[in-house]
Amino acid sequence: MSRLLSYAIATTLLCSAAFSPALAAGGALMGPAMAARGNITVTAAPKGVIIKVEATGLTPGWHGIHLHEKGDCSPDTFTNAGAHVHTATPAPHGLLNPAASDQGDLPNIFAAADGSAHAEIYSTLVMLPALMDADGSSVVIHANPDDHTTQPIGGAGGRVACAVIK
Ligand SMILES: [Cu+2]
Repeated sequence: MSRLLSYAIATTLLCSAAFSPALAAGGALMGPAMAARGNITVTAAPKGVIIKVEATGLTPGWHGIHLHEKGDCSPDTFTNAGAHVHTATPAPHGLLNPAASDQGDLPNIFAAADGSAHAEIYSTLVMLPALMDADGSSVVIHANPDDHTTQPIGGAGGRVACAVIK
């Protein structure tokens, strides 16, 4: 019994020694007039990032969501967030576009009838340190769904919510 117990303790110690907390970043999601719209958390994964979306106040239905190149959600039309995160210019957009090289591309999210959307999105197109470069980056939610093909943003329309990744 005591041997089993000490084995269990040793195993626990080994596991806790091997575990290192995931590096994460993110921030408050803001909507028009900088109203609180939830929260975004971007967690570093070994081969990409996991983006946790906890959004409120959206129009029910599908919405495009992208990683944008600057960590600036001003003004409240979020134009200072810039274009999508990319390493090549031009960066053809669209997860369904064979020519795409747009690291900011993500699958759509769906807002329920109460305007809330909860999702975890995994992307292997970008790593967290690249998002946290000198000018940062942001997560922007659009008014309409992204068709993953049309240039430059899949027909996703205006910017309705934004969170700085920091
Ligand atoms: Cu966008």
